[in-house]
Amino acid sequence: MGRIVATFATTQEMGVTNPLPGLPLIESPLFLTMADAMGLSEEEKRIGRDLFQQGYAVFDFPDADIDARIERIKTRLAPHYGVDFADPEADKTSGERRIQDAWQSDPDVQSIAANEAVIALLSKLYGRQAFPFQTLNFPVGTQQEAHSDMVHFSSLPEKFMCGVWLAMEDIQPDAGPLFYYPGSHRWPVMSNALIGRRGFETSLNSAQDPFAEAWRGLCAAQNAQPSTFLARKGQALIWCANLLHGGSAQNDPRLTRWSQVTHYYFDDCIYYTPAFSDEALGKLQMRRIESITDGQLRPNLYQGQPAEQAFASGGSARAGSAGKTGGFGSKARRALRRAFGG
Ligand SMILES: O=C(O)CCC(=O)C(=O)O
Ligand SMILES: [Fe+2]
Repeated sequence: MGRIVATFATTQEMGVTNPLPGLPLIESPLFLTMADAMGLSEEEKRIGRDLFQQGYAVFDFPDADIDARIERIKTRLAPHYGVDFADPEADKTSGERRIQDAWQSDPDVQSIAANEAVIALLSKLYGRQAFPFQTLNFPVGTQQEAHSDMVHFSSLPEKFMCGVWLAMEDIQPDAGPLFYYPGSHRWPVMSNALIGRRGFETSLNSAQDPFAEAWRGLCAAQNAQPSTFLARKGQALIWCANLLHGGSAQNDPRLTRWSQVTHYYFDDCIYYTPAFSDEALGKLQMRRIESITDGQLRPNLYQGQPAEQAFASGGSARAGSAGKTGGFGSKARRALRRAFGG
């Protein structure tokens, strides 16, 4: 692949005027006009354009040791799935289908998630410093219905989140390949407000459940056709925060479909779960986010200030409008109770 420059400069440092810093660069209507001045390599430009237009981009994972890492990961993780991978006839889909956050104990999973060239690329294309915060390792297809990750992981400002899906073997059509709807990153962003539901302090089997019907409706109305990613081992796909994607049916349960997904956030945002939030009421289920690069917390920030402080130093209406936000202190909660007699 072309060169991915491993440094990150803000648009300001690049001498590019960006009047919309609250949008990721590749999500901005101004991206194509800014791209030329951003000093991107041809490959970076191609990836940026694909993300802007289609909501996803395919690239070769920039790690000379990727094959060796993949083999070590398979050897170490295989015993945890409860499946006999050595038997070609065994049903590989019967056991546990995923391991979350293996990066905490597996140096190769960590190294893939914290790959410096990928972080530099994402930082450049989004206009804020990227960091990985979650890994998922799958030995088979997930067979998940189409969804956007934004109902789980969102940010304020929105869309400062993406996934990188890495093929850890050549993916067979009958192994339940990843699918996605090109261009769906521009469809309406799902929220409880949009589907007429209250979410704060509710519980769900899956955060995706209440939104599934709306996603199906959008796909049907647009007659949208999914594309599948029949990846070669070592190829990766970036999906934008709002791109609809899922796992195709795994027609042959004897096959494996080894893959790693790393989810990334970006600095200077509030990180929260929309499925359990009511944004209009300032009720956010904020997340406690740790960066995989250094294991350190990345606090919820709003324009450089801790989010709680940013909310609390507003006007006198603040207790009512933003008081009972997940992660708030008891003082704000008391203020809210006073304001509403709750
Ligand atoms: O690998 C797949 O089939 C989909 C995974 C996915 O949706 C995710 O990790 O967000
Ligand atoms: Fe997903």
